[in-house]
Amino acid sequence: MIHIYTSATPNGWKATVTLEELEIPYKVHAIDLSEGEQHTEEFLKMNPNGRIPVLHDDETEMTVFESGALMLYLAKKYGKLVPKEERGYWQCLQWLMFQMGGIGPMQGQAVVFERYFSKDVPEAKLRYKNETRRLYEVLDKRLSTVDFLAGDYSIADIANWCWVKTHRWARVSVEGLENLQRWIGTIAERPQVVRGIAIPPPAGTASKQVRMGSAITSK
Ligand SMILES: N[C@@H](CCC(=O)N[C@@H](CS)C(=O)NCC(=O)O)C(=O)O
Repeated sequence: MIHIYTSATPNGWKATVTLEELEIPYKVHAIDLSEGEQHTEEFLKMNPNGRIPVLHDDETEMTVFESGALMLYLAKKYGKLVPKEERGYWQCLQWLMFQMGGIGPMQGQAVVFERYFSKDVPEAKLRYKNETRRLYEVLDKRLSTVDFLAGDYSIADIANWCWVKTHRWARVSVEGLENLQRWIGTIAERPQVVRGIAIPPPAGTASKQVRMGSAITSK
């Protein structure tokens, strides 16, 4: 059985959308970040960085953290969502890393300074929002020549999409980025994606027992 420790956030959805796309059985362990469940001794044994998502595979006895690595683990294990030929494979990795090292950190900081930081720091807001928008423009340009980032739909699309789709929360516009908008809409319509972003329900909506407890069985 694959176990996924996650929350209703962009990095968490990357894991659950991938699992839904693969159509495999898995168990969800919902981690309540506002309650600090990512800092418990038990959780830190799985991910010393204290962040979701984390995967544990009973079959291989492997635990994997960092959402990009986790997606790649699943794609490799099940032989789907990552191109098999060399060029496509590296394009997929390239756009996955683009999200991991670019969109994720920049948009994440944009959200922090827009919504959570105790002080108003206009320069920081501007810096992270402009950088996020610039990265969106890079995606838009790529998507003017291809339907999906690595040619066929892959984990690279899932990773970037889970962040870009929350652009309003970061107050970053996608205006004028028609290719990006088309891609956002196409992926949003996939039933697997619709299911994946509904897991787990946002913290506070599930009963404490379910959130802390051993699992919600999704499939
Ligand atoms: N690079 C990590 C980032 C993971 C991450 O930042 N997760 C956030 C949720 S999206 C988290 O666990 N936050 C909890 C905290 O900041 O304490 C990954 O891609 O897995």
